[in-house]
Amino acid sequence: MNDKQIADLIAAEEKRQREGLELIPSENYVSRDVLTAMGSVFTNKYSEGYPGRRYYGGQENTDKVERLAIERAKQLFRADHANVQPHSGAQANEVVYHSWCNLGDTILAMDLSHGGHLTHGAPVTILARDYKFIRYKMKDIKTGEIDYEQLRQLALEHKPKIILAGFSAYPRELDYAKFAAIGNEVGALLVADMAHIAGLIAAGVAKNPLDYGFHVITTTTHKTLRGPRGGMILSNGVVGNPLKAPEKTIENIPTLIDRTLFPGTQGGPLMHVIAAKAVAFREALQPEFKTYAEQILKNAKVLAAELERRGFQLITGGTDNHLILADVYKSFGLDGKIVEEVLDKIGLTLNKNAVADDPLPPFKPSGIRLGTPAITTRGLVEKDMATIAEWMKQAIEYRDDEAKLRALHTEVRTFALQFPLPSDK
Ligand code: DSN
Repeated sequence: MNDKQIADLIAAEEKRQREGLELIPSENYVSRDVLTAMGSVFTNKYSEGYPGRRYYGGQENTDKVERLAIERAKQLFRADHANVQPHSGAQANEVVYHSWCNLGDTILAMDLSHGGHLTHGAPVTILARDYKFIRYKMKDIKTGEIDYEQLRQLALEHKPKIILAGFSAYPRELDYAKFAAIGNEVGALLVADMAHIAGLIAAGVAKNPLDYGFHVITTTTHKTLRGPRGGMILSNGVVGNPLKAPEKTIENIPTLIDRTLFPGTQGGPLMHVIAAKAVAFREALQPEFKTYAEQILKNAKVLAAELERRGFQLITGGTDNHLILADVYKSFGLDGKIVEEVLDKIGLTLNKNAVADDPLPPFKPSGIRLGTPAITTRGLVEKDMATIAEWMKQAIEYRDDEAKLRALHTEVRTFALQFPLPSDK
């Protein structure tokens, strides 16, 4: 590469990723094939529209790529329709809201500090200006069970157009059948934001909301699904011509979504990213991916238990998926920012996170959030989880001792270098 400044930064980032352990639960390491597709000449092409219905010529290859991505996505999630064009999970959510709601309509979603995402109605978002968000919560943070009675009462009272199941920081499985019963009672569109667990669903180790009567799934493609950075919308219903406005019925939701995405909100699709999504979906269809997803869950359970043994108080007392949330303020009297920073110093990357009804502010919240998708891709197994938990405990203990932190960093680096990145292979 001729641009030495950028080349050096790419090399530095690769070194950082290779020498550290990635515990941010929304991150992962993609394969060499995914990287190759992302770095391909498809980035040169404009392809507004959908396969067979484009606004520009020269689409004989892009149409095939997008059709492959769509067919593979539908197969993975057993959906009638897949729109693989969203640039991100946030845009996927926005498209779904716009395709079904009018300005000012109500959306019932999980409270942010109980695990919901910014795009589920955080007051700082433009979405919160456009729609009225009502929030449901956990009934008991010791078990993590959602308060389904509260959810039903809110639904009956506010008659939401959408009921959104999904999360960014919630370690338990949702009861989709209960959501569906409530949604059907009030005639709401049932949407599941499965960004975090899409890979687990694809592998069949987590429940698929579409099997429980949900109409739409939104997701990112780069978390447990291990594809390129991007979004996707899956839905059930009749797939029609996105160039013609269909009647607003639940049956027409695939067409409403396509139409809202383009020409409604997004411009040209990122065809190089769609090619990489197709590659990742093919990888996720292989038997090895199921083994990978099972190992994510095994590692998460052991890591949660090892952290608890060392005094980390876990939100909901454990995990059903790959996500672990610890209240470090209650456990050690430290905020999540301090813990994030001290762990960064030893090469363990995770993120500070609010906990339910957090007494501390968002930039210095009480919690940390971590997970096992990326370290499982590197090849770590159950026996390695105690080592990580011990490093975390020691780093917190030695947080003011730079020499001890440096020694821990060397240990982490030596350990991490035993596990190649998948893009090395
Ligand atoms: N940033 C992603 C996460 O970490 O969960 C979702 O927005």
